[in-house]
Amino acid sequence: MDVALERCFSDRNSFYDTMYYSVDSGKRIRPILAIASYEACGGMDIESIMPVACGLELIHTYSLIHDDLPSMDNDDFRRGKASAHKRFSEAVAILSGDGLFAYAFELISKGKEMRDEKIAVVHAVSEVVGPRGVVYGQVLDISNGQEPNPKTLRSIHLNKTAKFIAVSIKVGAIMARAPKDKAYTLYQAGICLGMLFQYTDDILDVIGEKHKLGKTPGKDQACGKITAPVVYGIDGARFRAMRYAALAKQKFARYGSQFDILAQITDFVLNRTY
Ligand code: GRG
Repeated sequence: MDVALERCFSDRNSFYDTMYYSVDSGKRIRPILAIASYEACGGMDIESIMPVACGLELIHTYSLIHDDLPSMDNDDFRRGKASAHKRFSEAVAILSGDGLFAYAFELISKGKEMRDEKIAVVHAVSEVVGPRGVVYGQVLDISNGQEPNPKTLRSIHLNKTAKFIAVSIKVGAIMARAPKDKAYTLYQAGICLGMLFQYTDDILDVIGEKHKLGKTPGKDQACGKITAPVVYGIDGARFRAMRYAALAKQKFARYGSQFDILAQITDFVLNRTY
C-alpha cells in the first residue's frame, strides 16, 4: 500500500511532495478494507482496485489535515510528526487538503476500463464524504452546546467516521462486480466496524499513549467533545465497542470464509492501541 501511494506522488511538481508529507505513514485501514473486500468478493486484478484504495487514503488524509487546523481541532501533532499547518503554513495545509481531495477522484476515475464501476465508486464515495457524511459529522463534532446523549453521539460517529469506513468496504465489492445486495450488506457490516473504530478512537483518546497514537491524547476532553466515554463511561464504551465488533463479524460471516480477513481486521480495530 505504501509503495503504491508513494508512486502516486513521485515525479510530479513540488506541491506533490508537500501533500505527500501528510500522506506518509498511517494505519491505512480504509484502503486495506477496500482491497480485502475486493479480494473477498472474488476480485482478481489488484491493479484495478489499487487506484481506488489510494484515493480513499488521500481523502482520509485530507480530512486529517483539515481536522488539525487551528479553526477546527487545532492539533499540532499528527501521524507522529508536526501537522501540516505547523510544518508548512495554514494556507498551504488547506491547499494540501484541497489538492488531495481532487487528486483522489482523478485517481479513482482514471482509465477507460470499468467505467460503470468507477462512476458507482465516485458516487458512493462522494455521497459519504459530503454534507450527508463526513462533512456533516465534522460540523456536529465542532458544534458547541449539544446534549451529550446516545443519539447525538451516534450521529457524530456515524457521519464523521462510520460511513467512510463502510464505503471503503463497499467500493471493494463494487469493483469486484459483486451483486448489489451483497455490497449493501457489506456496507452495513462496515457501519458496525466504523462505529467500533470511532469507539476505540474515543477510548484511546482517554487511555492511549502519545508515542503509540502519533497524535495528542486527551484532546477530546480538553475540547469538551461528545465521546463514547463521556456518554457511557470507559467500561460502557468498551462494552459497546465489543458489541459492534460482534455485529460486524456476524455480518461478514454470512458470506463465508473468504471474509475471515475482514473479521480479523475487526478484531485488530477492537484491540488496537494506536
Ligand atoms: C470531506 C473528507 C472530508 C473532510 C472535511 C475535516 C473534516 C471535514 C472532517 C474530519 C473527519 C475526521 C478527522 C474524523 C475522524 C476519523 C478518525 C477516527 C480518524 C483517525 O483515523 P486513523 O486512526 O488515522 O485511521 P491514521 O493516521 O492511522 O490514518
